[in-house]
Order: sequence, then C-alpha cells, then structure tokens
Amino acid sequence: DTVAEIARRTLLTDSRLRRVRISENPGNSAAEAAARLHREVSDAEKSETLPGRLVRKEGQEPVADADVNRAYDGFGATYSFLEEVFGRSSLDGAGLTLEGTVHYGDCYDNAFWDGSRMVFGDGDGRVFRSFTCSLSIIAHELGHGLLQYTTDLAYRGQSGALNESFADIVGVMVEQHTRGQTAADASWIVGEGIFADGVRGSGVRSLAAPGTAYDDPLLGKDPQPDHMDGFVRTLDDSGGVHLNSGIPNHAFFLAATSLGGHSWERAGRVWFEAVSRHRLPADVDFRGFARETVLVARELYGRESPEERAVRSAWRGVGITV
Ligand code: ASN
Ligand code: ZN
Repeated sequence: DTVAEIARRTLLTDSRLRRVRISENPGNSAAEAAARLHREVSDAEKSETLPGRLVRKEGQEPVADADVNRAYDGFGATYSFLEEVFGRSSLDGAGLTLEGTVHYGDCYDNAFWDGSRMVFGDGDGRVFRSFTCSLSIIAHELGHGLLQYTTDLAYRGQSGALNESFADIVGVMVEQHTRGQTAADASWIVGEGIFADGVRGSGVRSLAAPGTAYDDPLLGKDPQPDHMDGFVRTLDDSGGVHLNSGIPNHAFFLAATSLGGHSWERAGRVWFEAVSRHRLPADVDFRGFARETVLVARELYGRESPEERAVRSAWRGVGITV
C-alpha cells in the first residue's frame, strides 16, 4: 500500500466505516432486525380475564377488528423506535415478544401495563374512545415495560412520578418518530385522539404545557403542575404519580426543544441512558434523577457541552437546580 492509500483509509469517517461493515454483514440488516420482532394481540371480549383469546400474532394479516390492528401496529412502531434509535431489541433488549390485550372490561376507561403485557379498555364512549386510538398511549404502556427492564423506578411518590414521566416521554417520542416530527413540530400531547366527540381537550397530558391538556365539564381541568412550585402532596394516585409527572415531563420538553432537531436524538438518548446505566436507586427523587441526566449528558457529549447545559437549564426551568 502506498502511503497515500493508508492515509486515505485512516481518514474514512467512523460512520463510513460503519456503513461498510453493515453492508458486508447481513446480521446488522433491517431485515434481520424485523425478523426479531414478535407480537401477539389477544381479545378479552369485554371480560377482565387476561390474556384473553389470541387473535393476531406476528406475520398474520390484519383482522376485521381495528383495535387489534392498531395495537399490533403500535407495538411495531415502538419496536422499530427502540431498534433504530437505541439499537435495542424489544423491551428487554433480548427480543421479548410484545403482548397485548384489547377490549378489556366493559367500557373500561384506561390502559395499563400489568408487568408483562399491555392492556387496553374500549372507553365509555362518552369521554373516552378506545385506548388503542392513540399511538402515544400504546407506547406509554410499553414505556412502563421498558423501564421495568432497565431501572424499575418504584411506583410511588417522586420515583413514581418519574416512572409515569418516562412512560409519557417514550409515548411522545415513538409518536414523533413514527410521524417524522421534529421537537418544534410536535404536539407533545399524550393521548391525542382518545377523547370522544365534544370533549374539550386535546389529550390526557401535555408535556409542552402541563395543566392545559383539557378543560371540560365532565373531566374538569387538567391538574398537572409544570414546576416544583405546584408540586402536589397527596396520598391518592400512589402519591400523585400522574400529577407530578408534569414536572419532569416539562423538563424533558424544555431540553428537547432547546436542543432542536428530533427529541430522541439527544434529549431522548440522555433520558434513555439515564435509566440504562443502572446507577439510580429505585426510589430516586426528582433531584437525583435530574443529576443523573446531567451526568449522562456530560459523559456522552462532554463537560459543559451544549447538551449538558441544555439539560441542566431544563431542570432549572421546572425549579430543580443541580
Ligand atoms: N393509564 C395508566 C398508566 O399507565 C394506568 C395506571 O395508572 N396504572 O399510567
Ligand atoms: Zn403510566
């Protein structure tokens, strides 16, 4: 080899080298990634018995029931997000089958992660439509699953609000990724499309403006705070986990929008790494979590990098100084 050739080879950028390696190695191809995706959707047929009857599994054609297909597609969108953005194979990083149940209960007004599967109610039809109508809701429940396999934040008080917030953040990121939206273009609403006609609201929570997602005679007004000044002390809802999540939710919004581009590229990466490095105690409080995100941003992007500064000032914006 001539000196010129050796020099040219060493100048190949990392990403070019990676591209060469990917094209030579079919083990890294998108087709291989898709081959690791496994989904199973069951139907509880309005009972509260889980898992219900298996109605569509991986590779099968769409069925007549739109709820089944929306859950199936939502699991696929979440899987693609984790694979493409974080290089993670499913919730556990080892290709875990994504299982869900639709038509849970009679007019059931909620969706949840039960520790091993996503469960979706049909809604009562007056306030809520089916909970499969919103990709951010589907991905929220999967976000609880992802957290269980990374740092299983205890579901009470501040760590519980961080658990809820992480699920919301996964919810909106998956929706933004699927729609190809930048942080500036996105609605930042969790649960767009699940309110019945006539309900005054855009969804169940807003990361951009917690406390403003809805204001309706049947539902009341969105009670979420967006700052520590409004922190709610209550014994209900496991210590206000769905209320105080507004505070870390808004911090993520501030970090993602100040950095610009796609939410998952930098802010999302930092939040994901914060729970993936296994340095947080399960009962971590807001300040401890905030400190970890600042530390992760520094480790990923450098001391006093724009990313570290954006994350620190986002937390300051919600009243948390680290
Ligand atoms: N939809 C709620 C959630 O996933 C259900 C619950 O509170 N368990 O947070
Ligand atoms: Zn939740």
